[in-house]
Amino acid sequence: MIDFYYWPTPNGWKVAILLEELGGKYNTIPLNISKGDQFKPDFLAISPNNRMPAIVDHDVEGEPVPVFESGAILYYLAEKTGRFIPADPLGKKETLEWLFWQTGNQGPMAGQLSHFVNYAPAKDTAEDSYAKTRYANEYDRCLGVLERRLEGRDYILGGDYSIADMINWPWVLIAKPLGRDLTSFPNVSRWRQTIKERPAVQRAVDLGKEFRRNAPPSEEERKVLFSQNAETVKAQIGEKAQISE
Ligand SMILES: N[C@@H](CCC(=O)N[C@@H](CS)C(=O)NCC(=O)O)C(=O)O
Repeated sequence: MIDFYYWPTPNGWKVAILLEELGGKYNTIPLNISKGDQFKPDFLAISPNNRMPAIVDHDVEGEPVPVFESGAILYYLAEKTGRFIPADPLGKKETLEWLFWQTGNQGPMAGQLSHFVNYAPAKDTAEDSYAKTRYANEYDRCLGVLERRLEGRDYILGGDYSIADMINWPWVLIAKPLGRDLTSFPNVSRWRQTIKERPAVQRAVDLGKEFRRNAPPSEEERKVLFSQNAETVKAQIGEKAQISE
């Protein structure tokens, strides 16, 4: 069995999609990031960056295997099952390129854009609008890169749906709530729709939807999520941690 540490956000959906595509045999452990579950020592032993998604694979010989970072989790599970990843070395190389691209480019830019659109105090200062514009432009630039990549290809790696699509799709799904428009990205729009129609993807996006909230975070929740710095990480050092069996 796989333990899946999850909260319903685009980063969580990436792994939920693969787990659903693989047959849905996993145990979801809700990790309430607004309440600070990500700082608990047991979770930090699995995910030292205090971020979800993360998994612990118990279907192994010996000790359970923890995996953190969405790209690493997708790669680990795809390699383990031999599914949603090409079998040849060059195909694997291309898969890694698009996994790294997502976690180094589209993901952080979309995440920061989301922060300024959804969570930054509405100050409407020059700095605020500079930041928003910067991340909006970078988000759009990433859409442009995907648009070019999907020209003449059904999916990111070509004819086959793969983990490269699963990792890139969730932040494109929510373009509109991020204030972005996909009209001038026809290849991306077509690809987004094709993947959206997959039953496994729909189940993944619905996973834990009862935890989603539309209300803005409370003061306490803002403190948990948006006051992290070197000191908060230092405070976690030395706390006792164990991977739960
Ligand atoms: N690069 C990471 C990003 C994961 C991430 O940012 N997760 C957010 C939720 S979307 C999180 O756990 N945040 C908790 C926090 O900010 O303390 C990945 O792709 O797995």
